Amino acid sequence: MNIKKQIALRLRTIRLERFIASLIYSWQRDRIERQYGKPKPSEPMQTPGQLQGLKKTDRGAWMQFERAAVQVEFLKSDFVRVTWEPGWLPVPYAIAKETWPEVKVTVEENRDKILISSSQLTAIVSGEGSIEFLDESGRSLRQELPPQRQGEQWTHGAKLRSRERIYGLGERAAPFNLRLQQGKKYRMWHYDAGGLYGPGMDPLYLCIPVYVGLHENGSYLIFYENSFDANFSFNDVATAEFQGGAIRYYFTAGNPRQLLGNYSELTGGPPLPPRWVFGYHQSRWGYETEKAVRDTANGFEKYDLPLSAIHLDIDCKDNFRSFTIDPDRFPKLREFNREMEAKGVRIIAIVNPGVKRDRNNKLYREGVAQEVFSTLPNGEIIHAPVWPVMSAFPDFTHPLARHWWSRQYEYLLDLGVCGFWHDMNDPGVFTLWGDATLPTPTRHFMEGRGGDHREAHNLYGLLQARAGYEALRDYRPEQRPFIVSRSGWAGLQRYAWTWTGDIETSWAGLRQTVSTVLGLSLSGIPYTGPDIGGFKGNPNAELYLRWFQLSTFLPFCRTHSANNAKPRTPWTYGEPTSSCVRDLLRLRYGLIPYFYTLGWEAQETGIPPIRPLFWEEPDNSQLWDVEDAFFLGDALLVYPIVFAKARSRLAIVPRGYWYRLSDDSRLQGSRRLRLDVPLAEIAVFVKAGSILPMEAGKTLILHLYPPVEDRGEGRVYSDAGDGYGPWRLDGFEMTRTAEGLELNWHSQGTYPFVYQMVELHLHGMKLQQVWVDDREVRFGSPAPETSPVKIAPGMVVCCDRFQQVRFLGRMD
Ligand code: NBV
Repeated sequence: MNIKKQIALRLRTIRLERFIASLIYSWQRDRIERQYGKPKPSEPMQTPGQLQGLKKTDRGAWMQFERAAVQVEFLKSDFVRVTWEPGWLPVPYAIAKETWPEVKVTVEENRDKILISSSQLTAIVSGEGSIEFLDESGRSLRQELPPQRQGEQWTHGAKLRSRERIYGLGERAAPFNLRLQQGKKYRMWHYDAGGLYGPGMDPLYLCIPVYVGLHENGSYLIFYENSFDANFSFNDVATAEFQGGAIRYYFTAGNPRQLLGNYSELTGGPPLPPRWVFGYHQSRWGYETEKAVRDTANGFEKYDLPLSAIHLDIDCKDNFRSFTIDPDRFPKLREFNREMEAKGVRIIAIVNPGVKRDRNNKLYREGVAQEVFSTLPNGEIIHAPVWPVMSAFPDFTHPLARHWWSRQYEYLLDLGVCGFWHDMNDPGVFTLWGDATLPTPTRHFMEGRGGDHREAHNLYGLLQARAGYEALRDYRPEQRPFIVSRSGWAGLQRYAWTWTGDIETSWAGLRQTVSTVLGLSLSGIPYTGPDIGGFKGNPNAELYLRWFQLSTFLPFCRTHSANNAKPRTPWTYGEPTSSCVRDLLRLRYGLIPYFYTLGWEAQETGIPPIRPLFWEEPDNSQLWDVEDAFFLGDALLVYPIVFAKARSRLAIVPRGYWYRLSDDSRLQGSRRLRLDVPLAEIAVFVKAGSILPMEAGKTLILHLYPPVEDRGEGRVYSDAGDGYGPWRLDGFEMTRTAEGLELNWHSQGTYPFVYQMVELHLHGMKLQQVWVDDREVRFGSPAPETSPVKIAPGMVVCCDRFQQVRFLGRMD
């Protein structure tokens, strides 16, 4: 886009007052950068030089080189931390676990090399500072070059194998395999895409210096605990160039489960959200009054569409001020929230970090008095234009600022708001040119050690989310927090969900969503989803429906759109779209026990619900580049349609046997095939050997997809749906027998079983007889209206609690 067009677009979006403020700010920011900014380093680029000394430590070794030092420490036998100094060590905001149990490590000097080994990994450090990681059978996983330092900047590289794939780096509008874009520099600098982005835009709002490498010898994960502005590229060498800080990184090897498990042990697991969050969310920038929100909720009721939450965008605020509500447009928010809650609809309110500079603004006055705003090196508060025009920005790297901010949520909680949506926390500000954020010399407290915006920028949203999360834990200790945050960093999963921002309304935008979500999963961010239909623009019925189909199977299922887009609810599309969306929503609500169980699993293990196709077969290179399909948990394999007018698509199918959800047809995996996918359908397969838990009212429906050989299983986690009370875990196991199939039920935990009935839907078998705990029972196909969703129902057996069910019959 040329500069004139860019200015015109900006002008339309931000109106005159903000335009003038942006003009002045852009100019001021440049002046501040000139006055206080770090000059480009004039020193030569230097390697560490020769190894001069070695000291063994409890977990590894410390090695002194001529111009640098490195410490290699094993946290676990398959998890190593490497720290190259000099440079500021990170304030451990990302880290959830700082003390690790003892681990057995040996250190050996072998000619000019140092071998530091655990039972699973060896790090070989050369006399010049290169480090190679080997697995327990001596296969090389990663070969790092000696790092280079120039002034405060560090460059760290590792040779890539010719076929090696790279995934991650947080939220990226890039191919899933980041290496496909040879020559591309991926920047680590959260960026507000300004109302619109499409494939290729880099960076976006949530960059994380973590990636997974996959090659013939295995897979590994690298996380750089360094929040400075950085550039990553993946050519023959994977290069990371940081503007400052020490080079501290974590290396772990193993299959994808182990990688994400270790990463989440380090940076914290995602807590289980309240159950309602897995329902459907409706949002729009442009619900300007209580009436508009009420009409929307009523529409869902009228058209018999389930709805769990409505999000209030900046329209609800009083002059865009944080933690306010417009008294004219939302005059009775407390009563209104009660009315919504009675319908089962929760209200989520937006919170932006910018605090309007205005003597009449209590929040601003308080912030100034308590010295919690970010300042320039001369001590002046830095003001920049956002929605309420010139605003100050809390310094969330200061514990007092976090605490002060966290106290502000009380007002909205008291009005009955159930969750919060953190926007513009990249932090994004309005500019006409140059970087759309605070000036890099802006000072930050960094828990007392001090630092500037080059280091704090990428931490801003993370620490705002921390303040918000702590507020919710404090004010409503009996409820689990729900925050959805646009920005964040490593560790965000401990506090918030995210969404993929202002994605363009296009088929390319829809396609991008799958890669972006997969990349986030492999970056430790499990809970995300797009604006269904894209942010800006008006999707036609086909694009909207395909986007809805995809989102039905993603953790965060929300429609959202810009204020100039047409209202986007299922009924605005008329028939048949509206009915198709109803079926999808019923399916989604039916699947909530499955989503909830995946949420519990993510909390316990760090394993994300959305997984790439190579998840179980990292050695199958056929699956490495698949970026238009994904697993939802162990049981479901999802092939969305992402091209206009497509009624069929190619599918690369992982190993095993798979049942098509819609008709129970079974196919054998490890192959490619073309699938027919009519407009009303999304191709979803269930893995043979899975038990897919669903619910309809007070009935638990277990869809049994018999294993082709041997055994299969499924589980259902349940609790009160919120809070921190008792829980239960129901485990079901299927075993093939000579006569058919046996199903056993085991439970753990003290939460009572909430369902009044259990329906067993057996797929892929011709049934002859069924015994529930040695009592023969009847079975049959369900009447169509009892089938809650449009999936092949199988043969149904209704029962109460049981210990064992025996199905006599044979596989189709
Ligand atoms: O608050 C308005 C929008 C919001 O609807 C969107 O979801 C965010 O990503 N917000 C950005 C600020 C406006 C950007 C033009």
